[in-house]
Amino acid sequence: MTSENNLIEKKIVEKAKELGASLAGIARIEDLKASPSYEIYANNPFYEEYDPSTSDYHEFKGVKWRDEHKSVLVWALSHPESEPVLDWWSLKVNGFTPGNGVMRTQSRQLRLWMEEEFGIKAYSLPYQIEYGGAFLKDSAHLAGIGVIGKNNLLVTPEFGTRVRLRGIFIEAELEPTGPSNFDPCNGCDKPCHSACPRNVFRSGSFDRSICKEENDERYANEEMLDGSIMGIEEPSMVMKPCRYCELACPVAQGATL
Ligand code: B12
Repeated sequence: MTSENNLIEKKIVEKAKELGASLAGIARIEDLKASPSYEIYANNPFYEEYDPSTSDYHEFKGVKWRDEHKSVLVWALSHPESEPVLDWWSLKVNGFTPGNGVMRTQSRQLRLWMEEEFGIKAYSLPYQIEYGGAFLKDSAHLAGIGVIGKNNLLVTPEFGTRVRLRGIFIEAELEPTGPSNFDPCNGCDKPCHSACPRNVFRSGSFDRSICKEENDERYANEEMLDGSIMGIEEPSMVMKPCRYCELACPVAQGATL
């Protein structure tokens, strides 16, 4: 389905923003399948659960998604430095982080609204690729929300790299709202690289295994925090993920929620 004057696309993006998204856009799954992440992921998956020989969701040379899913709605929630708790992990929090909890609710609301409003079926994507999730940075680039920067993260004109992403697969061929031609890293002296406590970018590009060591150490150093901090009833163990490369990005410093 391609709508006249992209009316459906506009309404979907507006609805996402009305429900609290800081930014939103639409990409074609066909284009996502041509993205670098899709190409390489099966050869070097991040999570141990990934088993290309048995999983329903995946095939050996790439990630397999259901054929009826034609488009992806991807949206961003601003995570300013002044709101660090949005990013803290606890097994007792809905969606594991307070920020992701908000995005999970938005996802459900959007999916139900799309079916009611247009009769279009949609699927709320899980976070992990292994459970059928999508490559959200690539999706966001293709949807025009930002570009993948030298820090290996999505950089947006409005919030820099300080956003979190979520997506929904849609059973309709919608017009993409991107890609973005924003070019913030050209000429930048890459403070994101020098900010890394582990020198993850020593080869010139991101090294996932070194980044994982930092985040594993942070898991090992979880702290018991009062429930009120995390927006839940009881105290829980909390992990504070690393944000050095993200917070060092000079784009849109000072942007608020
Ligand atoms: C697994 C994972 C991790 C792992 C492994 C990271 C990795 N990159 O492999 C670990 C735990 C180490 C990690 C760390 C972090 N993560 Co993480 N992570 C994920 C997850 C679940 C999957 C990512 C993945 O495996 N991608 C596939 C691999 C193959 O690709 P990649 O290494 O990311 O890089 C590809 C793209 O950059 C692409 N690419 C490069 N150039 C271009 C150009 C174009 C045009 C296109 C289309 C694509 C493209 O090609 C690269 C592959 O060659 C996503 C959520 C999701 N479902 O997408 C979050 C996600 C990417 N992480 C996120 C964040 C914020 C972080 C951290 C800052 C920690 C934190 N505070 O949460 C660090 C930053 C590390 C860094 N600089 O990249 C955010 C990114 C937000 C943003 N602004 O981009 C995401 C989207 C989750 C979210 N809640 O929103 N993460």
